[in-house]
Amino acid sequence: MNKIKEIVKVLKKSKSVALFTHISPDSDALGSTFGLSLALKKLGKKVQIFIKEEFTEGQKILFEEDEANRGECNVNDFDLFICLDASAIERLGDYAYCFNDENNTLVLDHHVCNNYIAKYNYIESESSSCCEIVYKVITALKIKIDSDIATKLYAGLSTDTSSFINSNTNSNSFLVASKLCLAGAKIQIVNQAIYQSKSLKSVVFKKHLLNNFQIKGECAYIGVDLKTLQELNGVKNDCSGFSKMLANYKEINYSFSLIEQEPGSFSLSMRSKIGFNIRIIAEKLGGGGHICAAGATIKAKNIDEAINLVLSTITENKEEMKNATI
Ligand SMILES: [Mn+2]
Repeated sequence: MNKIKEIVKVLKKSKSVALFTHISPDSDALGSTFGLSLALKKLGKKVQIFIKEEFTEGQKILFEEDEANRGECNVNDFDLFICLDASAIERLGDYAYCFNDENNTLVLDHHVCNNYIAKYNYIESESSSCCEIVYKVITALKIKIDSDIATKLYAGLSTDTSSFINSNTNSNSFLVASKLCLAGAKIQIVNQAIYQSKSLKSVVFKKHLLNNFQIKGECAYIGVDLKTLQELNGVKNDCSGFSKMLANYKEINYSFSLIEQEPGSFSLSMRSKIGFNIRIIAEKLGGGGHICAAGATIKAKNIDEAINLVLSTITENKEEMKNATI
């Protein structure tokens, strides 16, 4: 791994920068990407963000969607390619081709499972969000953090700590949050955009989730097939949010949601309380993430087969999962 000094050098040397983040971007992915973009522009760099997916209603309040390019990235137009909050090359989706050996590439991330895909890598797994790392980088570059940058970085910090309750929350999360507030972060706008911007239309899907979730011992779970998802206008984020909510009940130690995104392809989102390392389960299923929040993409014939695959992986690895140190 590189030192922050080396990262600063690489950033200072660059003239035109392409920024990328993981597929299905959450507000930490967007916050770190947009925050760094604003900061680099202050240094006079040419910056372009590449994101293919549409932002959620809440994200559209905080991040300028029209500034993100959805098209191809012409690699000859840039001298530095930065990837934020993504732990593996597959997480870059259609833009993975930009991260080859020939290009000048840099990764800023906080996933412990990051597999160092770039020429320069700065990974800080003790950071609760990628936005904290970007804060550190911007500070090291001696760029003044204005209200706009502060708001974007705060959005990521708030998202990845679930408003300072996840097990990854630590003194640095509060310290950076405080510095961002002092720099003018609009925390009420962030809170409304992230936690209070759901449309009432989503209630139909939520009712379905509430009526159909299952409990097996200390585990709660929900599976949604493609047909149901389309009929109820459901979205993936509501399902992963539901998995998070299930882990809030005192009888439940870990939870998961499975959602069929394409025929035979299921998106798994897992959550747990402290003391239960569900990243181990996600990794066994080809995914990754954090100790208490992880995910994977699973191939199965139908939703029942996908659910059984997750449940049996949990059963087979229960001891290892419970030996989590945090
Ligand atoms: Mn993150």
